[in-house]
Amino acid sequence: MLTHKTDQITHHICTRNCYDSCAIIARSRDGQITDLYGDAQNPITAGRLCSKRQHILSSIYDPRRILHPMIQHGRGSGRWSRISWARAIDLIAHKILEIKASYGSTLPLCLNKYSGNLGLLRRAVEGMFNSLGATTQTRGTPCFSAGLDAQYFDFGANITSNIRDVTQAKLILLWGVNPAWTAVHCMPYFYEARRRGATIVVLDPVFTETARKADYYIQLRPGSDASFALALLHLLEKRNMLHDMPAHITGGSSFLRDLSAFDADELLRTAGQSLDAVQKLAALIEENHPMHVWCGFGMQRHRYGGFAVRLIDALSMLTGNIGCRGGGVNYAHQGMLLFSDAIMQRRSDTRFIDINQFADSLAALHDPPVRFLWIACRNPLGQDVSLQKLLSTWTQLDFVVTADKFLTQSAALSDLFLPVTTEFEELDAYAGYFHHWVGLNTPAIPPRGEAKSDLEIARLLTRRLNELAPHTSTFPHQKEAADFLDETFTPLVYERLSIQHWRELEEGSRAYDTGIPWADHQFATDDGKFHCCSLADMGSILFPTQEYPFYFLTPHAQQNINSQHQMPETRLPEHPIVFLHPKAAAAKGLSENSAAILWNDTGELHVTVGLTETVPQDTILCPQGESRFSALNWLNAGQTADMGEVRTGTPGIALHDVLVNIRAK
Ligand SMILES: Nc1nc2c(c(=O)[nH]1)N[C@H]1C(S)=C(S)[C@@H](COP(=O)(O)OP(=O)(O)OC[C@H]3O[C@@H](n4cnc5c(=O)[nH]c(N)nc54)[C@H](O)[C@@H]3O)O[C@H]1N2
Ligand SMILES: Nc1nc2c(c(=O)[nH]1)N[C@H]1C(S)=C(S)[C@@H](COP(=O)(O)OP(=O)(O)OC[C@H]3O[C@@H](n4cnc5c(=O)[nH]c(N)nc54)[C@H](O)[C@@H]3O)O[C@H]1N2
Ligand code: SF4
Ligand SMILES: [Mo]
Repeated sequence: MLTHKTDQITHHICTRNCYDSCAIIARSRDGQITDLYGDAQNPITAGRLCSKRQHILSSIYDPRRILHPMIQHGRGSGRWSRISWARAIDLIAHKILEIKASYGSTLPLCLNKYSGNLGLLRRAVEGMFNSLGATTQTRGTPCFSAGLDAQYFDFGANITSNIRDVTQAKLILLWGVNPAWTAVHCMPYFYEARRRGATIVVLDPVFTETARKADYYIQLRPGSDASFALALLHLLEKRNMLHDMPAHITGGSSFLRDLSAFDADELLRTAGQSLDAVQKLAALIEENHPMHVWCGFGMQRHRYGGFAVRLIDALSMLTGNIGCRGGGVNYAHQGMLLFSDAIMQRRSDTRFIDINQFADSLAALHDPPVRFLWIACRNPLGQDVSLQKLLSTWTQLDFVVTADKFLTQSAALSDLFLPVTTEFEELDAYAGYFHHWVGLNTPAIPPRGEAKSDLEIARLLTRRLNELAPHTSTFPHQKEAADFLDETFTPLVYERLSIQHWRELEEGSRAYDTGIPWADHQFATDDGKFHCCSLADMGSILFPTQEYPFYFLTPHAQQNINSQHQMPETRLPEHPIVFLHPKAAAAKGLSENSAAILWNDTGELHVTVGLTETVPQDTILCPQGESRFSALNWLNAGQTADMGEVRTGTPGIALHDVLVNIRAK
């Protein structure tokens, strides 16, 4: 690549909520970023960024990006005017002090923050809130709670193997994950495994882009993973392929005993599978060792998703595929826990509410109610469930502040807008949740316009609050980003990364080694053994009743990260396009481009029909985030998943467990 002598090169890490956490290099000239590309030194990024690269670059300079604070005259009126930072911060500070005085408490102040940017210093927002006293804050995650608990119960910790080791696998099951879209940098490792003789199987209700690239595809009915896994285990047991190892497994013998009591035909019927499919997979497992499974977040966004993950763990353990190179069940790790979270100023009296049940939680809080809402790295009015309820609670709030880059649905219904910097305009660090690379963001360019990082906003507000009412906030506002990084990087992190100082990451990202998870079969559970789940009382799990004829699946889209990276509005369709199987559409009198209404007890959605043979006849598909205005979650009442509380404080959300019907408009 040609480099001009005045070009400046800086190293970055993509802080979006994405499996790949790419190492990015920015090229800038005269204070302007001219190019972004993947760092070739990082073996996972391997010199390439995903198809969102252009969006990442253009969103820095997107004319829709807001570069100065704004106030709205009448929430939702669209009558915004520009104000200075001093005025914006002053308004917020007065509002906080006024609420604190009238309630004698800081609990009416609420923070809703999640993963628009997962940078470690973004946690200054929690720190600033906690420094005020006991406040209300969301906790939990829509991403992966149920599966995290599932693996924690089985193994005692959340660990992933090095993705490089997958090239040693002979059989790869991609189970409810669509890496060809959501983790594109992992795909080359699967191709390499195949070159070395591995067989790749995808299990998904949708014939996804990943399925297209696989050797075998098994079309599961949504939510039927547990039934299918049990049918498979049942068959493997009959073939003497399951091995209890009492020295390393707790609950193995009762698991095997209870397993034999199931009716395999009934399990297969629920999963919508023929005996052939399960026999084929059983034979592949028998003939190919090691087997690597990647359980995706998609498959556990169901009411019994955690349980399904536990069955897959048991499948791998009982077939001898745990603890060997190329084997294992990858899901997600909690490497972030290696870092200090001192910046968050954690306290024991925070009033936590479930991020996945935000609308219900807000409505239920009375003593005292929430009056003030701060939104950062989050677009609840675009991405949350129970949107009707959220909108009605929202209107009762006194004051809403949104810190964002764009005027999202949530920002549009706020009183104040605070413009934030991108990861190319500030100092921060990040460690992802799937692979083991850690990276730094150093400013490639100065903040654009008047944008400020969430950390700078926390510092500014703290200073103003303390000017108005001394000792209101204990947030260490005198510290700079670099000081916070000094305390965030612990001696343990330095040791694992083999570096002396985080500044060494200015030269590029670094990885820590995890070895082969559970190679010694010493697990992190209380008795040191793998725990097989109990198979008692499974009726409702395996054979659920269905009130509406279609599952409405809204998995993650290729060109967006959730509600980020939107197409220009002029190119957005008027209504979301939902995809049905042609036979299902015909049975409803619908054809391609029909205007239709999707409905259930929770709501109605105007849609346009698309036809596809990639989905089962009882499934309607609409990748989420494709259209900023589609509000797919209008139909989602917020069914919780079966697990998640232990690792993330609240249960997971069964986002894909939405049942609907459809009619012509
Ligand atoms: N391009 C892109 N990448 C992303 C994101 C994005 O929005 N866009 N978002 C990021 C975030 S926040 C997350 S959480 C991850 C999520 O990434 P993934 O873990 O890949 O999750 P999803 O895309 O929601 O769903 C994956 C697959 O699960 C399937 N699925 C749904 N229900 C079931 C079921 O009952 N059983 C089985 N076996 N499969 C089922 C869906 O059809 C889908 O193909 O991706 C991250 N990466
Ligand atoms: N139907 C359906 N709904 C879903 C899902 C699904 O699969 N189907 N997936 C769920 C999942 S897994 C997730 S993770 C959520 C994601 O939903 P959200 O948590 O809302 O995440 P994003 O849409 O990625 O980003 C939210 C906002 O953060 C802003 N942002 C980016 N960087 C910064 C920053 O540095 N500071 C601040 N203050 N703001 C910033 C972005 O501009 C964006 O507007 O959606 C959930 N909703
Ligand atoms: S969105 Fe994901 S794949 Fe794309 S650059 Fe960022 S981390 Fe990499
Ligand atoms: Mo997510």
